[in-house]
Amino acid sequence: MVLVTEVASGQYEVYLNDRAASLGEPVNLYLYLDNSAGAAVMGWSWGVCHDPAALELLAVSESNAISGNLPDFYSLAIYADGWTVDAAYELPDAYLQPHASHRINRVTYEVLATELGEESQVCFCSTLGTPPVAVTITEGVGGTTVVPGQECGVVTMNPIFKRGDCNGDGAVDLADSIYLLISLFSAGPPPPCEDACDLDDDGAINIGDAVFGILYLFQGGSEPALPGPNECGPDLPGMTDSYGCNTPPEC
Ligand SMILES: [Ca+2]
Ligand SMILES: [Ca+2]
Ligand SMILES: [Ca+2]
Repeated sequence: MVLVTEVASGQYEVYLNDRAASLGEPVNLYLYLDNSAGAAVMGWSWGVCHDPAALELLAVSESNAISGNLPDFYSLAIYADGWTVDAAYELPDAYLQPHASHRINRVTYEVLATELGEESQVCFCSTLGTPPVAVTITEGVGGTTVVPGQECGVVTMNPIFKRGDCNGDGAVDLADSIYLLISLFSAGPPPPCEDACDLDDDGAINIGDAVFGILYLFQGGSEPALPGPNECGPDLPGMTDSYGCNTPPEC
């Protein structure tokens, strides 16, 4: 797969937003057109490529369905590593007037990557289809076709870990509580994946987490918070704490 980034025309730009997502989760990216420095736009075409090892394409919304201003001509094609669209309006009333963020497509991917903390780019490309669909904007005045500036979107995979594997060796055992105590009180090295050390996921890493681990292992105490001590998974969505997972362990 060849990803192409054309030189910006200056007047038009197409871009995708960035999102973070967890393994196995659907993630929506939005595709925008900025013609705020140009003329009204009557049509467009593009390919959008992704890495099929990292992402699976689930759905592409109809062009400009989000605003309700559906093109009169619309052709979508789906490929293993991307999709293409051709779209155009017939009547000038419908042309996209100059605006910084026309939201044209919603694209849903599922995150497949098994490598951790990975970023995967979703980029405009002119390589899909026979003949390949070029990335172009058609101006409403004069029908001139121009190549817009293009900016990729980035899907950042949330790291996955076993809750309680504080030393990052892949197992949850007494060594993790000892590691945490030494890290907290004896100037030991910082944990490779802080979130794994917050066993109760209360947003604070302290002696309570070391005790939690010991109670779990030896006193029939509660399991560490999801994703739990036995299977790797991401931190719970919606839990906002300052901990990350800089060096995710082997899973
Ligand atoms: Ca461990
Ligand atoms: Ca805690
Ligand atoms: Ca957390």
